[in-house]
Amino acid sequence: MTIKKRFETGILTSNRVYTKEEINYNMVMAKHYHPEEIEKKWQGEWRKRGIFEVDLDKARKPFFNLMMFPYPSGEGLHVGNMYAFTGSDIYGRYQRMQGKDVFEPIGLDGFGIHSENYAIKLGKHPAGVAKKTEKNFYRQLEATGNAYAWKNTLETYDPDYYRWTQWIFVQLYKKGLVERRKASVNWCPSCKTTLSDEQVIAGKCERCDREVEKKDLEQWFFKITKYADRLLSNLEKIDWSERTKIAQRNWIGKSEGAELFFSLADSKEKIPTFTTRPDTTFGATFFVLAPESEWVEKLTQAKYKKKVDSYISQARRKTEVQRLFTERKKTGVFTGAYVINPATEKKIPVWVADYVVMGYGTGAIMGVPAHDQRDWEFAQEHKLPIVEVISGGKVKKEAYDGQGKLVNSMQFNGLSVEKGIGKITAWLKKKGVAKKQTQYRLRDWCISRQRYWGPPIPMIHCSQCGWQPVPEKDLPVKLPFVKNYQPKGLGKSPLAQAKDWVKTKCPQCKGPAERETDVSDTFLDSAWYFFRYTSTDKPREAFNKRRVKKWLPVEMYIGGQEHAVLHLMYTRFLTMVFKDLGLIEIEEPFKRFYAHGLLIKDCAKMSKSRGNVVIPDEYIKKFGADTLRCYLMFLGPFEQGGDFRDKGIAGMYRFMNRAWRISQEFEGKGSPEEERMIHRTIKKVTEDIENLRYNTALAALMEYINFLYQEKSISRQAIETLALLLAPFAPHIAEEIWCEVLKNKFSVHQQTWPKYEAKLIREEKVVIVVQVNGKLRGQVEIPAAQATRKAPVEKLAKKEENVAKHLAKKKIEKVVFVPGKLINFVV
Ligand code: ANZ
Ligand code: ZN
Repeated sequence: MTIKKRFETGILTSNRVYTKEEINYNMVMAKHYHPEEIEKKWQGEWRKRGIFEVDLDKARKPFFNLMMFPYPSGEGLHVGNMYAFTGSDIYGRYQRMQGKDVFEPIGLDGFGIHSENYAIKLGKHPAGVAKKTEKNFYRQLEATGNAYAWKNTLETYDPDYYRWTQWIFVQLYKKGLVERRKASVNWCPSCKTTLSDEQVIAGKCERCDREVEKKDLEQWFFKITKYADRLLSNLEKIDWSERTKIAQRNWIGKSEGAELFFSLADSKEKIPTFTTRPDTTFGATFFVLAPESEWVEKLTQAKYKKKVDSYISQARRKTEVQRLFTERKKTGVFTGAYVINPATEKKIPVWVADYVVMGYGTGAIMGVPAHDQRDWEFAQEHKLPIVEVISGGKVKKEAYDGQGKLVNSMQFNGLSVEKGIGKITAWLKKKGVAKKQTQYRLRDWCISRQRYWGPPIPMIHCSQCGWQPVPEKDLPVKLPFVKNYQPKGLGKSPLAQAKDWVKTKCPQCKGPAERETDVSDTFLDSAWYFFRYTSTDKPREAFNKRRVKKWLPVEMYIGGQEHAVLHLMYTRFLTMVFKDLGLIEIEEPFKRFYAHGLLIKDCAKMSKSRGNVVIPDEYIKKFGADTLRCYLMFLGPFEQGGDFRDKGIAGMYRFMNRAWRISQEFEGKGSPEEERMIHRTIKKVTEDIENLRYNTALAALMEYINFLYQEKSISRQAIETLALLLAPFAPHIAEEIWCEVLKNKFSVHQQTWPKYEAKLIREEKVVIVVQVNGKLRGQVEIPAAQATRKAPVEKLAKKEENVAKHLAKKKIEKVVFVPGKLINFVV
């Protein structure tokens, strides 16, 4: 009878005599797997013995395993979050068993608009909601069985954390990297706050999906554009996926070209314009200003003023994304003014049009309708002339932006585009109307938010001394309690209501002064948290230089692809700034970034906003965390995500039960096939984890268990291997098997990952004799399964060196094949 049968019939047999205790134990446990008991027990034990804590100063093989900072709301963790955490945890657990000192911290990104909106929805104060969220969140995380370093947790709304967020602001301010300026900003009328460009997705607010508007406000900016070149060139040095690097590159958006100056027709003044195509200057038949350009007012002739003004007020209601949308009709109005084309020296009309935006280049363009599609559409719409200057297209029908020879360009006719760019730029430069220019799409980082739930920006305004940073000894600037914290939409933060708090002394002249009432962007909170993790026990510094040196860069950063642009850009920027400030020695924070896939439910990404979330608690209660973890990881490749279905979980629960039952039966001696299977499984699971192919690793474990069920007797080694290989995926059951069934020493998670022996994996091979015209010319070795088939043997035999020599330049007339023995080429 196979073991499977024995268990199914409830008969326990073994050559050994069981003790009464063992029989009782088997009667109770063997047939039934009790995750709720096992999991609670081991979670308590792990925490009590602190096996997942690391000595941050003394660790010998530091491995920082980081999961992207979670920002759960009070509803708590859903299985979509758990999906990502589990994948990260498996990797960390595996590295620990490889002998690394794995640091896997966790914390809560609880400040910011997301949490505040949730509090508004509940009609409660965000501080109270945060406390509740925190408790629930940590409870849920522990229940999922992740190997966190619980001593190093942090929450962004904790004054011990945000004092350093404010301190960072002050450091940047002192370094000249912070600027206050009036800017037209993205404004979400429903969240009643400004948004950074990154938070505007296709013209809509990332959080609430409302159309974003433009508004002029005084704001604080971090000058990230100063780092554009470094943010770009450093990408070459890091091992990230090409997809993420491309996203970063596109966001930085480097363009090389020239700044050209167009003089006004009736004065000496010159308007600069940025172009990537100076070779087309002879084809510039009109000139366009962005509606926000200061030149508009200067140039517009009295007669056209009314029309221009009304156009501008319309344009300002649109977002930049809407304006740059290529398919739109190209609207615009004439200003009545003219500028001189510096190449042709002819007068061309100046228009205002919203397809030119203020934030890029100089907010003015030369219109080359023959070779720029937007200009072409504009020219069609407003009956402006189209002059071809690059041959090869049909410019009457559409703009041509391909290669060709310069035409209608005087002495430059006949040059290629590339040569033309160089020659025309040099020529215009000589005339004093051009200079080479590199342009970036990246904008400065707007830090100000007119909201309540964030760190107050640590600045003080004095009517005598101007803006002053809060002295470092006075940090943190605590967020005051404001009962009516909801955004008012007047472009002012609710903090302005805390009158006593606003009133303060000027750090410079000690006269009366006022605090800044805006809070900082949540993206700032989450741009440096991983530094703090290394130093949560240090009250007097943001992060400790020696610790950072030991633990950073992060070895493995796992998170969502949706943060591949903004969050990663900000963390990289701050890391570079910290280096320049002499605070740390590295300038890239993450050695490896891995984007996991998304969990899908009912054909949509699982997320709170879609209302299709599944809370893990009920499943953990019913099936255990191990089952849920494995179920999630088995859904598909980790980088692709998967489709969550209730039904599938029961299948994984059966697998856990099977693993549990088979583990009780290790009394026998293993067969040679068992030994081969053990080593083959170790190899497969090891390689799969290294490549984060968790689903196929689990499949291999399932196969392994199926195999064991068919065996007459099972060795102890087979079950030990099972416990070890299962440990990263199903940490509780693995511990139970290791400690209680096998009676090994606690803990399975402190064991060394098993190694496979290559020679035991090798398949059996057969030697086949190779002849040419009946004479022995060599022999080949081929896996037994293939030895009886002619095609693979023939292919291999022809490659054999000596055989190849005898076959060279000869025609093979016949191939005689004796399966499993011989092959003879007749030539
Ligand atoms: C003349 C020209 C001729 C252009 C031609 C293109 C093709 P990238 O590559 O993205 O950097 N441009 C410049 N500033 C602009 C602004 N503020 N708003 C809208 N468009 C602007 O794009 C650079 C090109 O975008 C520039 O080169 C300019 O059009 C336009 F056959 O100048 B070009
Ligand atoms: Zn002062």
